Amino acid sequence: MAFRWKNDLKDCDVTDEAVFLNRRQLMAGAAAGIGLAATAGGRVGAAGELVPNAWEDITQYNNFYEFGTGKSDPVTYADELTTTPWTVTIDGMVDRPADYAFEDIMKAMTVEERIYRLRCVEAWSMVVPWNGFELADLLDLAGVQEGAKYVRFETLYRPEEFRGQRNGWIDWPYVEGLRMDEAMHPLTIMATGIYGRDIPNQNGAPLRLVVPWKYGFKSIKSVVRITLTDEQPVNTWQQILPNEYGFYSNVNPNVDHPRWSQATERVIGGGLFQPRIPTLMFNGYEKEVAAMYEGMDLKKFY
Ligand SMILES: Nc1nc2c(c(=O)[nH]1)N[C@H]1C(S)=C(S)[C@@H](COP(=O)(O)O)O[C@H]1N2
Ligand SMILES: [Mo]
Repeated sequence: MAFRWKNDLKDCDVTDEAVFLNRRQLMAGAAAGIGLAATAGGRVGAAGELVPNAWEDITQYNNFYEFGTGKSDPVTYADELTTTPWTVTIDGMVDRPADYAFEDIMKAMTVEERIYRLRCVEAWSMVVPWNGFELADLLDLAGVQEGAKYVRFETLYRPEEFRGQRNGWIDWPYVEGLRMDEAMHPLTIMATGIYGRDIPNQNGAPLRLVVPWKYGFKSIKSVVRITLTDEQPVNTWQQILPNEYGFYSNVNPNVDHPRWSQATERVIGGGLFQPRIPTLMFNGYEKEVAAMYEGMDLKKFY
């Protein structure tokens, strides 16, 4: 399995949490009394680099309704999920539809580290050092056909292990979708690790989508099916509350949720007196992704 460093965000090719934390302390020290500052778009170190959250923040404060709706339900019940064997069905408008074994996918993909901001629609955020591969590379493996316009994703449905799936208010399995250009964008990854370790169950083992410029709920966990289609998929949150959650769900400080402002966010791990920070357009990835939405009314296509 190759490991290649590529990132638009400033950082070095560290793969281990200890190195990250050590580096964070060094940066804090270098700032001589200033320490880590929280500015728009996450916590930044003295050199202006994005500082990932601690392993504990990332793996103990989660949204994964398959395990329950509480933030600590996913870590509490994570062990009830088995992730071996794991296959991902890639079907629909592809040249090579098949059940792809997770190990075979990993052999074919190049895993890299990507330090991304994660902004939940509930107005909290963190910074996560993911390991993963570009979704585009996986789709190339299956061979996307000409007429495909969207990608539809499904999470595992296994109520024996996912206790949250034993109640009926969500029409399981969890579904998400992307437009083809969004799916093929180099920032869009399938994450298989965090801090160089296998991704924990509560974060969506063994592989989950990460789309950093969209609200967190687009980043569907524990994916078992990827379908190429010419129809725009109806994603789970759009189905439940269509007036509140749309298909696009791009992070946008200027388009409020009907029940709360999206202008600012609470930084997880920032401590009790950490002020809220301004939310950035497209979660700070405007330069990379804005062109895909040129001419679109983002208030209408929320
Ligand atoms: N299958 C599935 N995927 C999901 C969710 C979920 O409940 N089920 N929650 C989403 C939400 S709301 C967020 S904010 C992110 C949280 O990812 P994290 O727990 O790894 O930080 O996962 C997203 N992916
Ligand atoms: Mo979320």
